[in-house]
Parts: sequence; C-alpha cells; structure tokens
Amino acid sequence: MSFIARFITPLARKPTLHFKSVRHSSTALKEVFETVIPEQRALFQKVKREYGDKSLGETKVSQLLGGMRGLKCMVWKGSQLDAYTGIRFHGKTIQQCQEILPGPVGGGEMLPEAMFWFLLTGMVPSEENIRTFSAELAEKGDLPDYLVTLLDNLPPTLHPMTQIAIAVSALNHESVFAKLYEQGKITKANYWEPTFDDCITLMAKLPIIAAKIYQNTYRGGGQLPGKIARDADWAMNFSNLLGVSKDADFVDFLRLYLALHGDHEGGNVSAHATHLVGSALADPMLSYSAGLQGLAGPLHGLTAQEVLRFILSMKESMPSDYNPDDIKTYLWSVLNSGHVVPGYGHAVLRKPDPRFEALIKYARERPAISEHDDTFKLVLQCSEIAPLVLTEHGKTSNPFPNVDAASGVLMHHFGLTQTMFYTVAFGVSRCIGPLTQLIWDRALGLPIERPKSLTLESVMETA
Ligand code: HAX
Repeated sequence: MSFIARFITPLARKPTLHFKSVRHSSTALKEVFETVIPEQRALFQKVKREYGDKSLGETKVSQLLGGMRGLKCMVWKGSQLDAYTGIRFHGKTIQQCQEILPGPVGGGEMLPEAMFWFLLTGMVPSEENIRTFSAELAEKGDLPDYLVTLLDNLPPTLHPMTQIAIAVSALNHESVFAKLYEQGKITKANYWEPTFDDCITLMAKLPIIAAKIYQNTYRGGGQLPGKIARDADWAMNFSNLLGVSKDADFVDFLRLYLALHGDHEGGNVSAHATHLVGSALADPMLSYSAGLQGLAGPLHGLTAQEVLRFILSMKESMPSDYNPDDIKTYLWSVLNSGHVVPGYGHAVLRKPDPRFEALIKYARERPAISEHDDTFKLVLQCSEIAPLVLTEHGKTSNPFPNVDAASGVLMHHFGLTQTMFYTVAFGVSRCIGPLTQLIWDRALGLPIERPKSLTLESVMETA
C-alpha cells in the first residue's frame, strides 16, 4: 500500500457517519472537523515517526526534467487519482458520491457544498447539515463595497480569469487569518481555525464575484439580474446571480459541474499552487488566487474555453452533412498544425476521465441535449474518433477525453455562450478541494514547501 493510501485509508474505511446539525452549519462543520483533527494529527505523527526513513521510490532524472510526473511529494486528504479507475473522494467514486451526498430539497444532483463537507471531514453530512451550510454560505455571500468598486473599475476587456484572481487576492482584506497572524494572536496549533473561517468566507463569495465579472464583461455592468436567497443552495444562488438560464436543468447541471470540478488530488497546477503558496502561511485568499492563476493556463483550466471554440470551429469548417472522416480530417489538421487537441489527454489518467463520463451521462438523460443539440452530438462523436486519431498520431500518453471535453458544450447548451467565462466557473468550483486541503495543511501543521532543485551540471554529476 502506498504512503498516501495508508494515510487516507483509515478515514476512508470509517463507516459513513451522520451528524446532527447545530445552529450554524459551518459552525457545525467546524465542530465536526474539530472532532476529526486529533485522530488525524496522531496518524500524521505516527507516519512521520514510523515511516520517516522509508523510501517511496527513487527519483528519476526523467521526472526531474519531465514536470515531476509521478513524484510522490505531497499529502492530499480528500481525493486520490488512479490512472485507470480515476478520481476517488475519500475512496468513493463519483457515482458513489452521487448516491450518498445530499442533493437539493425535492431532489437533484449532489450539492457541491456537500462535497466540501465530505472532503473536509470524510463524513457524509445529513440533509439538515447541508441546508444550514447552504444558508450560511448565502448569508456570507455578498461582496464588500470596495470589491464591487474594484471589479467595476477593471477594464471589461481584461480576461475574466485575471479579474477573478485580482478579486480573490483583494478579498484578503477580509482575512481573519492574516489579521490574527499579524497581531500575534494565533499559534501553530490553532492556525486552522481562522483558515477555516476564511475558506468559508471565500467559498461563499466566489459565486457573486464570478457573476459580477460576467455582468461587467458581457452585459455592460450594472445590477446583477438576481439576488442571493438564503433558502437557495450554493449553485442555485450562482445560477440566480448569473441569470443566464431559467431552465431548472441548468441549476442541476451547475450543481453537478461544481461538485465534479472541485477536487482532483493535489498535483494538478491549481491545487498544487494553492497548497504551495499556503505553505508559506499566505492566507486562503492569496493562496487560492495563486491557484486560480494556474487554472488560467491553457494546458489546465483554460482548456474549458478552448474546447468549445475548437468544436464550434470544427463544426463550421465541415459540411452540414459531415461524416466521421470529416471529423478525422479536422483533427489531423489541428495536429499537423502543431496544436494540441483540447479536452484530450491527461498528465495522470490513462482512460476516459470519469468526470467527463458523469457529464455525458447527465446529458444523455436529457433528450433536449442528447437528441436535439447538434453541438453536443458532435462532442460525442469526437470523443469516439479523437482517441483513434491521437493514438495513430502516437505522441499522447492518454488519447481519451478529459473533463473539459464536455463541460463547455453543456454551458453552451444552456445559453452560457461566452467561452472566456468557462474557466471562471471552473474557478468557483475548484475552491472546494484546495481550500479543504488548506484547512488540513494548517490542522496538521505542514511545513513550508521547499523541494530541491539542481542545475543540469549537477544532475549529470549526481546521476
Ligand atoms: N493533443 C495533441 N498532443 C497531445 C495531447 C493532445 N490532446 N495530449 C498530449 N499531447 C502530446 C504532448 O503535447 C506531448 O508532446 P511533446 O512530446 O511534443 O511535448 C506528448 O503528447 C506527450 O504528452 P503526455 O505525456 O501525453 O501529456 P502531458 O502529461 O505532458 O500533458 C496535458 C498532459 C493535459 C497537458 C496534455 O494531454 C494536453 O496538452 N492536452 C490538451 C489540453 C487539455 O485538454 N488540458 C486539460 C487537461 C485536464 C485539466 O487539467 N483540466 O483542467
């Protein structure tokens, strides 16, 4: 069993527990989380003490030169990725999470805030826990005036990802952790508490930040079309604030989308960047702003915007009665021009991304998408043909679709057509994994990250 698996398993193996909510859910969540800390701190010390001298395998020069692929160098509590079976959240598959995590009142997809709770504690929240947690997120969901002014003064031509990174950075004005640290009022043993509070504040305000960016960039600014409702869940409030679709399916799509994109273990750029910056005790807002800036890279989250453009331009360049050969020809033209096929490939996965499959399943269950949306049909066909072309091309380690291959086309279906906004929606979701981990980083007292770099000359000498 790997080091990380040993670390995670005791929590994952626990029977799923249900906690009764108290007055305030994030207070309840904080209390539940506090109960888990001693056991996990003890486990951390045990692993450190008993396994500290053990080897997790050698570091190859190819890893040092190749983006640290496969290098085991980080603890991540909530999820772990397997190249073939895909992501597991505390040992649970996406489908199992969909079965056990609470959805909205009246039924629907699992709620992303339930995923937050589950990732943080390893326990399944009760419906009541989640209703009050959603209510607290709503309560804390408004923007301070200075942030409204700041966003209103950014040029609408500024990429929406830059806008969200700026806004999240500026939100550090609200950071309780930063204030208490500066005043010398906290010690290592309780760093996690204000970190927890900041993470909830940040999560609560991300939907309105994103909606404000959408409003300013695409609608000329002014009042948002909707208001935050205390009885609405996190995704529903996001949907209301955006005001792009009244279709109930859109809200449910958002719930699934936000829950699925939240965490993908620790090594991906947005998660690792948040963790790295947080390791210097930067507050959660600054840390997550760094994560968002990594998410804005075209090989990572920005692919969300690239995929739809690519699909639309494929559609445009083919005859209306296109056949599979036309798709192949288009894919080859992309590859031959030296570009990557966006939405395909993965640094770790070696099979179709289960998040892609979950989104496709969602769409297949809705005839308005699966039977009547031509762009979606093209995405589906492409997901069958592109792996063959990429395999023939011969470079890609994983020719299968990743999560971004499906997300954009579904947003497009619901009328969210501004592709540059897609990664912002990803950024609203991605807070879930990195922030829950940041709380654990502080609870476990993880040290500042400082891996070793080598010059090429010293690589040759050492190796
Ligand atoms: N199209 C064309 N070529 C591809 C490819 C694709 N979709 N995926 C990988 N390759 C190429 C790489 O560019 C690389 O070529 P060079 O040797 O010339 O540099 C070669 O195949 C080997 O790469 P790899 O080992 O398969 O993949 P990496 O681990 O280096 O990179 C990436 C993983 C996801 C960055 C890569 O597959 C890619 O660029 N995919 C397209 C962009 C994309 O979909 N990104 C989103 C990934 C999921 C995510 O993070 N979402 O947020």
